[in-house]
Amino acid sequence: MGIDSAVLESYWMPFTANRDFKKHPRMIVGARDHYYQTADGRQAYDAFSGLWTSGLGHCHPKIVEAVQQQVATLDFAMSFQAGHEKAFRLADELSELAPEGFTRCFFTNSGSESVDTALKIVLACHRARGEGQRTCLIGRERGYHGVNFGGMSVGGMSPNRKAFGSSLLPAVDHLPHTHNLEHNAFSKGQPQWGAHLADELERLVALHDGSNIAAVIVEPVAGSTGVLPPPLGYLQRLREICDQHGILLIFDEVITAFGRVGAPFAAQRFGVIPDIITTAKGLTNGVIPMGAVLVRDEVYDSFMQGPGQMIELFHGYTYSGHPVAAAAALATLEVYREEDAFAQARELERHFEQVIHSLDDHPKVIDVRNFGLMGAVEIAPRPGAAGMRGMEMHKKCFWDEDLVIRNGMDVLQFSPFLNSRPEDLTMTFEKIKKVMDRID
Ligand code: PXG
Ligand code: PLP
Repeated sequence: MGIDSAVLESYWMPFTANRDFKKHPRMIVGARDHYYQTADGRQAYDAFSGLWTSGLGHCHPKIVEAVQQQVATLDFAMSFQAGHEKAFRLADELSELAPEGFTRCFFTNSGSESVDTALKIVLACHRARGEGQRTCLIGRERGYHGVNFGGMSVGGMSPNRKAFGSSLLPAVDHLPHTHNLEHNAFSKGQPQWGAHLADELERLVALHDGSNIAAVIVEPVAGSTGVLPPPLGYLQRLREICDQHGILLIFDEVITAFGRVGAPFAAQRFGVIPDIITTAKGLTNGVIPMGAVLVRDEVYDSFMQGPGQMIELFHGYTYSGHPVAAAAALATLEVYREEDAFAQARELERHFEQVIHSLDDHPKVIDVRNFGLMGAVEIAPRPGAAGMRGMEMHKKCFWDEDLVIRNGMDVLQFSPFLNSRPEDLTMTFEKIKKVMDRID
C-alpha cells in the first residue's frame, strides 16, 4: 500500500470514520484529468469532481503552470494594509462574471470562511445603516453552510450541530426544508410542488418582526444534504419577502457557482439576484484553497461613509487574496472562458438527467434528483442500519469498480466534471446499478 499503517494514526481526518478508514484506507496518490490514481495502482474515475471542486478535471496544465510560476515569483504578500496585483485583478474579473451590480469582492480561504464573512458583513451593514437591531439570521433546515460557528448555526444538518451545544449563535431561526418524497420523488430538475414553503418566511417575519431580521441565507440548490433543487417559484418568493422587509438575501453558492448549474452563478440561472453571494471550491478548480464573497454595491457603499482613513470592516484573514491562490483562480477563470466550460456543462445536463434517472425504477431507490450537473440517488435505508448501504456503495465502487462516488448516509451524490465525456456518465450509472444490485 506504500504507507506504514502506524503513520496513519496521527492524522485526524475530517468528516470521516477515522477508525474504520484506517483499517482499510482508500489512498489516492495522483490525479489527472478525470481520474484518480489509487495507491494500489488503479485508475479510478472521479464521479464527484473532487469534492464538488474540480469541474475542469484534475491537474489542468494551465492552472498548474500558473501556480508554479506564482509560487516562485511572489509566494506571499502582506494582506492587511498592503496588496498585490493578482488579488485586485481577480476581484475585477469576478465582478465581470457576477450579476450586474456586484462589483465588490472579499477574499477568504474556504466556503466556511466565506459564509462567516457574509454573516458578519450583513450584521455590520445594518449597523452602518442605523439598523443595528437587525441581528436575527435565518437559515434553512438541511442547509449546509460550512462548519465554522456562524455557518453551523444557520446550517440545518442536525448531525453537524448536535455535538456542539444547542444555542450556537444567539438569534437564529430556520425555514423548513423543501424535501418531500410524497410530492416530489423522481422529479427532473426543479420540482413543481413546494413554492409555498417560502411563505414560511412570512411566519418568521411575524414572529421575530421583520425589522429585527438581518438576513436569510440559502443554497440556491441545496448540495451537501443530498441535492435539493428549489421548487419552481420558491427563490423568487424568498426574494420578494426579503425585499418587503428590508432583509438581505445571501445565496451560498460554494457548490453552485462556476458552471455547476450551467451558468457562472445559480443566481443568473434562476434569474433571482441576492444581495451577497458566497463562493469557494470551483473558484480555483480546487487547486488552492480560496473563497470569495461577492457583494452588491449598496452593501459595500453602506460601509464607505465614515472618514476615509478609517478601516471600514474589522475583518480579514492572513491569507485573504493569497497570491498563489489568486494566480490559481485567475488561471481557472481563463480556462472556464477558453473552454466555454459553463456552456459545455449546460449541454451535458440532458444526458446526465437521462442516465441518473435510469435508476428510477431500481427496487432499492426511493428518489432521484438532479439540477444542472448536481445529482443524487437516495437509497432506501437498510432496516435498523441507516447509512450503511450508502457507505457500502462508496466502498464497493472504490475497490471493485474503480469509481469514486460520495455518499451522505444513504444518499449517493454526483458532481460530474463540467467537461465530462457523455459515455463516462453512462458508465458511471451502469456501475452504480451493478453495485446496487449486489449489496443487501
Ligand atoms: N457552503 C456550502 C453551500 C457548501 O457546500 C461550504 C459552505 C463550506 O465550504 P468549505 O470549503 O469550508 O468546506 C460548503 C462545502 C459534500 C460536501 O459531500 C460538501 C461540502 C464540502 C465537503 C463535502 O456534499 N460543501
Ligand atoms: N490565532 C492567532 C493567535 C493569530 O495570530 C491569528 C492571525 O494572526 C489567527 C488565529 C487567525 O489566523 P488566520 O488569519 O489565518 O485566519
